[in-house]
Amino acid sequence: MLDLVAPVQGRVAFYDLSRKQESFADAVVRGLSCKPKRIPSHFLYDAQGSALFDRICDLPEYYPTRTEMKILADHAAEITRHIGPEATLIELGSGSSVKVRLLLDAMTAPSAYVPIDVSGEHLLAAAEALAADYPRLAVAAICADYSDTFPLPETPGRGRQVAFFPGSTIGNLEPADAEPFLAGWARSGVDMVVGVDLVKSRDILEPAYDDAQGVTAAFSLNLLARANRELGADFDLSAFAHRSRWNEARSRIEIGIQSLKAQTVRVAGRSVHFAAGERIETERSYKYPVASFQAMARRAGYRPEAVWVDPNQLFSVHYLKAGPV
Ligand code: AVI
Repeated sequence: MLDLVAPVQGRVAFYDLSRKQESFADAVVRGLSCKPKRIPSHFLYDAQGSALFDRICDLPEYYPTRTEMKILADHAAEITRHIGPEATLIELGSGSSVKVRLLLDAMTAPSAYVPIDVSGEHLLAAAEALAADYPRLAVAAICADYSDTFPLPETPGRGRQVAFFPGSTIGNLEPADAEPFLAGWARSGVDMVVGVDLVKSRDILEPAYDDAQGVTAAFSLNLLARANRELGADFDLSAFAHRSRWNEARSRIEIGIQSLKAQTVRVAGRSVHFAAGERIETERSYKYPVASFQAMARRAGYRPEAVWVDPNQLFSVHYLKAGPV
């Protein structure tokens, strides 16, 4: 269990575990000396990045958010029957805590909500807004990378503990990491409601990750802007471009930042050389057919109890049951 001396801000107990993560400076210095260059995707979500991601979710090309919301809204009664009364919802990568309201509104006497996110300010603001709207709910926010291992705070209520992992964020994990990640939650006896993007045609997938308004490009390039802000780097953002492509063989969208010319950049007191056309890999977004995701969940120790898919077969929401059959 987490130390309960965490500061309580208003109605929200706030646990800051962010110091335990690799710092942005260390990740950038290490990642830019790798071949290929690579920066872990969770560093995209500083305050600016989180705000840009919220805008991505509203883009016409980015179908996952509205499709998943519709699935959650249409099937809330059924999903929350699986969750049961007096449950604690633990949201992994909670962002603005918008989707969870669809479940909370349909749940019977939800006891507690535990949002987990890397972006501390955004997390606290979202948790406080939610606590104000749900006065009977205990809210304990954890600033951490949801894929790290840490104890959960003690929460009231006699119902199940259920992890809510929407948005197909599980697709941002390598499959080799996604399975042990699921296994960790299954072993803790925590059920899971997880949103998983489905495999579909390139014509739908590629625009979703390279929209006409350039919001996704701004989201990617914010990583370099963040390095300028926080690490005193001198990236010229006009000399780099957002790139994304669907890799059908690997069932993933590959996102990166490409150097438009040969150039040397100062980052955290070091010189980093970029060849013309060289990329920094920033994100991968895996897509899973229903059957292969369920097979992975079974290998991880979960029992896939139900799955809901929209009529256009764009997106899936799974209920995974932990514990013995
Ligand atoms: C957060 N995650 C599920 C998004 C995705 O679709 O992989 C991140 C994203 N990156 C660019 N657009 C969306």
